[in-house]
Formats: sequence, structure tokens, C-alpha cells
Amino acid sequence: MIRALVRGVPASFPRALSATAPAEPIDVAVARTQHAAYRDALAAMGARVTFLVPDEACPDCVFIEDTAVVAAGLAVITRPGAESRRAETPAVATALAELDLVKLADPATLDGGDCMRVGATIYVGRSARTNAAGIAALGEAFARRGLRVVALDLPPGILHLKCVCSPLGDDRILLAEGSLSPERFDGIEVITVPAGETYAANAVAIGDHVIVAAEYPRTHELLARAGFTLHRVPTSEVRKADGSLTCQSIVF
Ligand code: CIR
Repeated sequence: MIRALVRGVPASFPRALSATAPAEPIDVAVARTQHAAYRDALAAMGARVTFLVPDEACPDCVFIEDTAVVAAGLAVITRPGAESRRAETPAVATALAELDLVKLADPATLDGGDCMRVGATIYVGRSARTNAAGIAALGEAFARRGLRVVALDLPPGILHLKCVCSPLGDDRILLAEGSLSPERFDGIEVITVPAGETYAANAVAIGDHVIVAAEYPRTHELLARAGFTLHRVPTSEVRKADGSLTCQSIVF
């Protein structure tokens, strides 16, 4: 059974980190409605959804993906690059306690949004949030589980690796045109998200179902043609805090 861990939207969400202040402030009620649509889509895709209550002291806690990397029965609890987010991890570690846990420690920093597993490879973006010590520790933890870690440089100004790509199962990815060279993903089929729809390169696939941001018709068409059943979810509020779709869950 596929599991999805999600964390609710706190009333403090309007204080979440963002590179630039949004034109309109975050509407918490709308954010919660959109989060419910996201959870419903995960459930409709066959995932067993576990809901963690939000922590008001952690405005970014809805972006649970950044707090753990889970694969092959192992959960690496991260040390998020943004100091204000580090208090998010203990509740996630507790929720994942049934798995083997490895906790990253100073000087390592790593955000789950920089980690994309495709088959037996975890690609990791070197970013302002994820440093060399974090990547090395991740590599060491997962090597014991037969997974290899491959580090990638990100284009300038990109928050996380998965802002420009996301996995579609074990042998395919979505990749935003003009972001990273497809050659970096040796042996993996790439579905190219057209320029102008970069945000839609972040999607959550389970089997032949995929959650995709609602407003991107060209990407919808590409995914439908590739055989996916689409679950279109609105993202206006998470986007105001530099969030998207994968960041709202840990799927394992
Ligand atoms: C942050 O800046 O950390 C949050 N406001 C957004 C995190 C988005 N996470 C993700 O894409 N994995």
C-alpha cells in the first residue's frame, strides 16, 4: 500500500518563507480548501493518507516533503537549510518511527525538495538549502539500501531541484524545458514541460495517476498522452510561499 504523509496548513501560514512577498497575502481558508483537494487526490490515487496536525510555530510545516527523504524502508530526517524550518522535523520523525531512521546533523543541510528518486537513483540538487555535507550524508545512508545519490547543479535562482522536474515512476520524469540538460538523466525517459509552464514540472505521480497543477493545459495534454489519469489541483496559495505539489507530501 502506498502511503502519503501530509501536514495541515497552520493559521501562521501567511508568515511562511517566500523569496518575494506575494502580490496578495495568503488566504488561509483557501489554502486549507486547496490542501483538502490535494489530500482527496492522493486518496483517489490509492494512497493511504496520514494527516499530521500543523504546528503554529512552524509557518512552513505544510511543506512536509522538505523534512524527510523516504525510500527502501529508510527515512532520512533532514536538517532543513532554512533555520526557521528545523523545528518541523521532530513530529515527522515520530510519524515515521516504524521505519529505520537516520537523522542528519550539523553541518549537513538538506531539503527533501532537492531530492528526486527515480528507480535506484536519488538525484540531489546543490542549492542554497542543500549543502555538500547533506548530500554526502544522504549518499552514505542510502548506499546501504542499494540506492545511489547523484548530485546536480541547479540553474541560478531555483529554490529546489523539484521546482524544475519530478519523477513519473521508476523510469520517467517531467522536466521543464531549458532548466537542466536531459542528458543528466541517463537512461530515463524525459517528458518535456514546455517553456511557460515550468511550474507544472512539479507533479505527484503514483502508478498511472498524477496530481498536476490546475492551470497548465499543454502539460495536461502531454501527461494524458503519456497514459496518465490527471488530478488537477489548485495551487494559488502554496505558490505564494514558493511551494508547489510534491512539497505537500512524503509518498512512500
Ligand atoms: C520554503 O521557502 O522553504 C517554503 N516557503 C517553500 C518550500 C517548498 N518546498 C518544496 O518545494 N519542496
